[in-house]
Amino acid sequence: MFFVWILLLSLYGLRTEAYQTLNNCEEAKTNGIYTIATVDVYCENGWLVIQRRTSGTLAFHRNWNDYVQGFGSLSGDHWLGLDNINRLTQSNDYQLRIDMTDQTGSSSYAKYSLFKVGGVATKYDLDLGSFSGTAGDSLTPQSSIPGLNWDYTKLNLKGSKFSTKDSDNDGSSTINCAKKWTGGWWFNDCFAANLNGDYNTIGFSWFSGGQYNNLATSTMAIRNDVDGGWTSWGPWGPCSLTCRGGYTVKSRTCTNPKPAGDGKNCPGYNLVSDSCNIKEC
Ligand SMILES: [Ca+2]
Repeated sequence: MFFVWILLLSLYGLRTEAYQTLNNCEEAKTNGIYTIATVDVYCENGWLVIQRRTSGTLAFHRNWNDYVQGFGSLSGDHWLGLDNINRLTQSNDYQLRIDMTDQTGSSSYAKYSLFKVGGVATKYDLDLGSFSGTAGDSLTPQSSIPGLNWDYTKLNLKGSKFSTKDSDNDGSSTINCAKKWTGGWWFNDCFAANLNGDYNTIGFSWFSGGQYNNLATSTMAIRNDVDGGWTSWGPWGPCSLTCRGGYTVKSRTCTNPKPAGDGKNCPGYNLVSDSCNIKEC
């Protein structure tokens, strides 16, 4: 009987903590840890956090296996892991939002309308959609960057493979970017923005305003592409989401007869619906 109790106590101790399972972070009523697509993640204000740095305490200059598996604490500073990020972003369409503060205390953000990470066979290569935000597009620069004397096409990280100090898959034939810039990242030759290098170095910086700005904090978070691309349609009403005939159909309604910005014009009246995205459901 004694041994049975010992066995039961041991099993209880080995039980891993189970979190509430959600379809996405938008379903989370409070910020915290949830399970999505079998991955334990931290949900914050409807977004799924894949990287967070608030101090230099957690080391980011790590080897390949650490970056594949993830490290740190989900509720604190962490890297979610390439296998997890791959599983999530292959299961659904996600957009990426990066929030950062530099060492002068200035805050900015960068959003990409699509964020998808490949599998181990393609070295977790990166696909990114179009940029919006206040930080400047330093992940996929579309033209030369003022103040940076380097071919911008060699700094575009779209399509780049992931590299670490012990796995050089970057776009430079002369150096190991991860080793030189002290962290695992999707390097080309090498970068205009890197969020995983050593604290207090260019390895943890975002190029804008003519210089590499060393960062103090960063958060990379992803969100289902349910409302992808809608923000630029400001004058239009909110999307509705219905499932008909095996397809999810989003439609929008114009509530302003003369929308500003790049919203579509309403043809002479103030209510019109328009299918804007269709995908299987
Ligand atoms: Ca190299």
